[in-house]
Amino acid sequence: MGVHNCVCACAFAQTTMCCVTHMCARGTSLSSLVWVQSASDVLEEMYVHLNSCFYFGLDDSIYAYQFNLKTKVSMSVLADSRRARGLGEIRLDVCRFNTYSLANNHIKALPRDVFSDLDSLIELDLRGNKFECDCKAKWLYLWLKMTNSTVSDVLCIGPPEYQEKKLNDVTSFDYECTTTDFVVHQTLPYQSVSVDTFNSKNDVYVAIAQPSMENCMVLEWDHIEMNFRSYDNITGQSIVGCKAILIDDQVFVVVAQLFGGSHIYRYDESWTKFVKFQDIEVSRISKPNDIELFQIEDETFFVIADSSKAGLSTVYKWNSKGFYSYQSLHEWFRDTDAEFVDIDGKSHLILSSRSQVPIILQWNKSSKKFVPHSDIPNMEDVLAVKSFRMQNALYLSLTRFIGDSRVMRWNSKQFVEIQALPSRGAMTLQPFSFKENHYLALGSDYTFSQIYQWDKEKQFFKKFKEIYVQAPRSFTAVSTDRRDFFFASSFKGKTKIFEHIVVDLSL
Ligand SMILES: *[C@@H]1O[C@H](CO)[C@@H](O)[C@H](O)[C@H]1NC(C)=O
Ligand SMILES: *[C@@H]1O[C@H](CO)[C@@H](O)[C@H](O)[C@H]1NC(C)=O
Ligand SMILES: *[C@@H]1O[C@H](CO)[C@@H](O)[C@H](O)[C@H]1NC(C)=O
Ligand SMILES: [Ca+2]
Repeated sequence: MGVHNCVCACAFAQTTMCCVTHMCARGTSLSSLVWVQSASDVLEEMYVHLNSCFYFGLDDSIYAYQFNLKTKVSMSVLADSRRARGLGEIRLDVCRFNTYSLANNHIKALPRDVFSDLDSLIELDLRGNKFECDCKAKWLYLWLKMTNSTVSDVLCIGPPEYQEKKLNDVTSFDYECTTTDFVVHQTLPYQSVSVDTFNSKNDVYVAIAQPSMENCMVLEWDHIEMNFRSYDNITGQSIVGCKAILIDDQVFVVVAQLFGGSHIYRYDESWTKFVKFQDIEVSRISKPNDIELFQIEDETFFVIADSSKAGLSTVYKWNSKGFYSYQSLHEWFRDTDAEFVDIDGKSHLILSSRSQVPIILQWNKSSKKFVPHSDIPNMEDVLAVKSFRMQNALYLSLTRFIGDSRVMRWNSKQFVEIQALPSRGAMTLQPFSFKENHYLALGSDYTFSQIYQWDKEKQFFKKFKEIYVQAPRSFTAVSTDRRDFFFASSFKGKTKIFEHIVVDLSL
């Protein structure tokens, strides 16, 4: 190998070689600076000064490994600051230097893990450079903490809060270097209106109400294929809700229908399918709109919200043999949704209705019935109420079709509004959380549905991602195998399963 296309001055004296490149043609590779092989045998010190015009192309790397360099070898890269971006292509891992000087190069970033294989590194001089101390520098921060080499201080040029500080002093790397996203994992070729999830014997299941297919489809997470597959079908008539209930290792599914009454199915181990367990007394239920499950003092209840003019929302209770109707709630209000909420240790039901503002019923511990307690004033036309908790505070989300949906927080006396979310044909506003990430999904019949994320510092939900689902009716979070999913039912199109993923910004 000789020197090609490159005018460079190299001094070779005994065991020391000094090479100063200048006037090198653009595109010159450092490999063309590799001298006669035999010289390397005696080489103990090498200085490579890359000056002004040196330009690293994509394939360029320093082929110093071709020499079996001995100790006391140092390299300093004195690139012109305007060309320092070429440093991205340096592969120090193939070198055997033990002293590096990258001083005064106006370097703002280095390739990830560029020092990690340098076993022989004793000294590293990074002075005269100021680094972007963002997530892309996290590897350097970690490496500085563990290396035994002597490294000069690494100063930051940004982000603004770390300007002029040392990279070692950046404290935010632990929690700020990840973000999250939702990506489509699976598309189910049918329409649906509601999705419920349950765990049984370490397996994760999903029950999907499909009115047009007269079916309540039960899916199971397939640990091998890593997707949701059909497990059983519970057929019916105009099914609007499939709600799973687990009692003493038994799995029940309440199947709410618009016609032909509503029924409860139970998973039969010997038949390995769901079989009908009982009918629900439905003299009072004519248009079920929602089923909500809850427990009070170890007793299991569910409530069906009835949205017909003549219907009565009714609470059912488990009596160890079956479910029987326990209490009829208020009459003739065309309820759209029920939500069970524990407020300061007391059990409550919140009912939203077409004809009045949401009302709050409280459980009377002596009569063991719900009694009217209060309402949420000035909130007409609420289609659904959901409760959720973040950092020990209790919140409600109120869905409104047009106008603004609302987020409210319990202030120990009442619910107060903290945020209004513009709604365009919203049938659902669903809170859900995956670990420390709290979201609200706001459906839309006219445009994209919106996922909001809770901003801990600013204490409000900020827009996070738009997703497209045709006529969404419910959003349901499902977790399995350390993976988190988000089912979006669609009344007019395909049911979509999104996966919630964590994106590492330091890569
Ligand atoms: C640093 O030195 C200690 C003590 O000699 C050794 O145990 C450790 O493995 C060294 N760390 C690295 C990254 O070489
Ligand atoms: C359930 O029904 C769907 C079609 O409606 C079918 O593709 C699927 O195989 C059925 N699943 C089972 C477990 O029978
Ligand atoms: C709770 O029920 C008891 C017994 O029926 C009754 O005396 C009491 O007034 C009720 N409390 C409320 C707040 O309704
Ligand atoms: Ca509900």
